[in-house]
Amino acid sequence: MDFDGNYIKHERNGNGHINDTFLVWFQKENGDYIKYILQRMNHEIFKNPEQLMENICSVTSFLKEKIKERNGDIHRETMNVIPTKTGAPFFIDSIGCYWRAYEYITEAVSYEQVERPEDFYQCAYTFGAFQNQLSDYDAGKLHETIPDFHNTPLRFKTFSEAVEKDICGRAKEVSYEIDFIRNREQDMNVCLNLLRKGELPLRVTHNDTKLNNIMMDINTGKGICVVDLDTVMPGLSLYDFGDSIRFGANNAAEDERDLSKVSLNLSLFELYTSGFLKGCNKSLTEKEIEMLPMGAKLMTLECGMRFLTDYLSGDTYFRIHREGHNLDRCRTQLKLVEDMEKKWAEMENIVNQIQDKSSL
Ligand code: GN1
Ligand code: MG
Repeated sequence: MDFDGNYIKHERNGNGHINDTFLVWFQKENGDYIKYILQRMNHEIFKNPEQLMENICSVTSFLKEKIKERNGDIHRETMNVIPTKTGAPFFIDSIGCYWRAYEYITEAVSYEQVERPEDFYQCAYTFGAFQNQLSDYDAGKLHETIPDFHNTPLRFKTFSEAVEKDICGRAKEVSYEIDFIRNREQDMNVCLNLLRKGELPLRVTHNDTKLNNIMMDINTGKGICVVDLDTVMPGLSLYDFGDSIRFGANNAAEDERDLSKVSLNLSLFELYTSGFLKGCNKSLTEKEIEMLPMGAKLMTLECGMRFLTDYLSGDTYFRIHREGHNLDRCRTQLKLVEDMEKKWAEMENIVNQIQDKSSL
């Protein structure tokens, strides 16, 4: 990579389940230190890193133009790819691994859990604004980095096959979870059916809107930059809304073992809804807004199903740090779905009230 200065040290960074991320230090000739983000892309999962990097370069260049128009800081408000010495956006090492590097965003942090409610509002606003900024980006230019990423009915089919094959002999210990998912098969088609009927629009979405994919300015507390652009693809606004709720409005961590701690925090749900709609700046249709609670439930159910599929298939997709990690993750997601079902009327009320207020 075309890094400035001499290599000093590196350490692991972040908590992603897919790529390997490192923070690397270099020292410039004038003695100053400079940090970079270096990532080994998981090319088992992202089968076409060339196309993926083409997406990222194209989306970040597009965003840079918008940031310049509003006199923003292009080094902090979008990711910046550091090319290799020959000008390529990634590097292939001698054993065939794909690497890429980004500028390090200074004086910014990301969170694994909501520490102050205001942070969640900032996260919501930043993801909403991200989607809104990409509303005039030509979606036809985007490669589908993981085809059918949020095709929930297809994910259900893959899950059913994993139960059928049961290659690790684990299905018998998770019959409660298997039945829980099977009982909700009807839910899985709802959003895609609305898309097919033209009642929901296809947009350019992020598709992996975890709280930890937003960098927050440590001085102002504002959300400044959306990171992890690997899955920016055409999708539904409900996916972006829903995945944020799934991760950030849960009272417990994604892999909490004590399920009594897992529940939907309605005040965080409310805060996120208002921040997201504000960031989208009236670009969402009435139907999209009406379907927000369903987006939250669908993304949580889908993620729980993906964790269980991986557990049944021998933990080959999501990185695990302990025995049964994917099962623990699955259980929190299903518990959260159950809690959303109990709080459904309240979720709908919250969305309606915010919509009424914002249309005044
Ligand atoms: C993965 O890599 P990370 O942690 O940002 C996954 C998401 C899941 C998430 C669950 C490419 O995201 O879809 O929602 O784990 N990313 C991919 O925490 O599959
Ligand atoms: Mg991530």
